[in-house]
Parts: sequence; C-alpha cells; structure tokens
Amino acid sequence: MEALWLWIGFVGMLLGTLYFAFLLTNAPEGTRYFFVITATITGIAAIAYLVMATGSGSTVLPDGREFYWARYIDWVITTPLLLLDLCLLALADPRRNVTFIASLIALDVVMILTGLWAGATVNVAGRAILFIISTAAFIGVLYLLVSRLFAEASRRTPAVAQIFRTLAVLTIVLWICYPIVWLIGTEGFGAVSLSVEVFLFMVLDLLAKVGFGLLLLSSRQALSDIGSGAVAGTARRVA
Ligand code: RET
Repeated sequence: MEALWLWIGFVGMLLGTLYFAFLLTNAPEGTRYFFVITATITGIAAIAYLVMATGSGSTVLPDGREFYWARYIDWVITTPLLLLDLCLLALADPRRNVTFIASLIALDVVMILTGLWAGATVNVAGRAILFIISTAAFIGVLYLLVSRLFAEASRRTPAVAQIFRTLAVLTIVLWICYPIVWLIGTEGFGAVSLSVEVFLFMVLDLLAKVGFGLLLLSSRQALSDIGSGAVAGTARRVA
C-alpha cells in the first residue's frame, strides 16, 4: 500500500510544479521569485516521492523498521523555502531582516536534521532525546513566526496581510501535525502501521506544499501589491 500513496504523492507534486511553472508565465511584475520558489518546493518533493515510490528512498534499520530517509532530504530543503515565502510576504524590506530570516531557517534545519537522526536511531533513549531537541527547535520556529512575522505582515496592504494570515495559520496547523504523525507512526509509538503513516505524511505534504502554493500564487491582488511596492497608507513605518 505504501507504494500507492507514494505514487499519488509524486503525481500531486508533479502536477503542482507544472501548474506553478505555468502560472510563472503570467506572474505580476516583480513577483516572479514567489513562483520560482514555490515551484522549486513542489519540484523537489516530486523527486523525493519518485525516489521513495521506486524503492530507493528508504532503508531497513537493524530494529526491523523501514525508515524513509528521503523525506527528510526533501524537508531540509523545502521547509526553509516555505518559510522564505512567508518572510518575503510579511517583511516590507527582507534585505534589512537577513539575521531574522537566517535564524528562522537555521532553527528549521536543526529541527529537520535532528528529526532525521531521531528516526534513524535504533536506541530508544537516543531517539527520545533527539525528538525533544527537534521539538525544541520547532517551538523556536513557531515562536519567531508568531512573535515577529504576524506583526510585520499587519503593516502591509490589506490583501498582503490577509493572505499572510491565511498561509501562516495553515502552516502552523499543518506543521504541528508532522511530529504527531511521527509519534504515532513507526518512528514513535507504532500506534499506526507504516502505510497509514506514509499516507498521512503524503496528505500533509500535499496540503503544506501544493495547497500552500495554490493559495499564495492565486492571490493576484496581494502579489501585485508586492510587485508594485504598495504600502498600507496609514501604517507605513518610518524606520
Ligand atoms: C519531525 C520529528 C521530530 C520532531 C519534529 C518534527 C517536525 C517536522 C516538521 C516537518 C514539516 C514538514 C513540511 C514538509 C513539507 O511540506 C522531524 C517530524 C518537531 C514540522 C512542512
């Protein structure tokens, strides 16, 4: 059953990538980078799903678990790109916020790498410790998102502020589901089978990447506000 879910993941990511690349041809002036970043996210995931569906993205560990490591290679590249999309939406001048963006992405990479090492560890105590470190980094990511980006986004035009709020809430809710699936799946307590776990990650991945991209790239008003450098009249900050 796992192969079927992985093939569905591959096709969904591929269709998303093709659609986003098609939208790029008609992107509002000055916003092409959103289309490139978002198509790259689904494109990388499509390759990871292809690798997993054809049987080369997983390893059977000494404790008998089949561990899909290829998804972490996908996540370590694509989750920073998703966060970058959110930063570029929320921040009026991303170049003046490089330290903030770098900190957010660094925490995210620590989260995914320690998650990878947790999953690959057969020692139960080691796995628990790495899971806790990964979760701590995740809380850091959520904290930076909530404490900083929401406030920044509210100073942008109403269309930008609105799509940022929608995407940020979608991101927070979906991303919280990942450690839960990990915990109930074969890396954690094994409450659900491997094929259920693969199915759940596939649904989450499609929503967090293709769903996210569809919402972002179809927000024509918000994108053209960004492309034209529009700012919310009364709320412009003088730095
Ligand atoms: C792991 C396990 C260890 C603890 C935590 C995790 C969080 C993973 C997240 C992944 C997000 C992935 C996305 C992928 C593609 O769209 C590594 C599962 C906290 C948040 C959004």
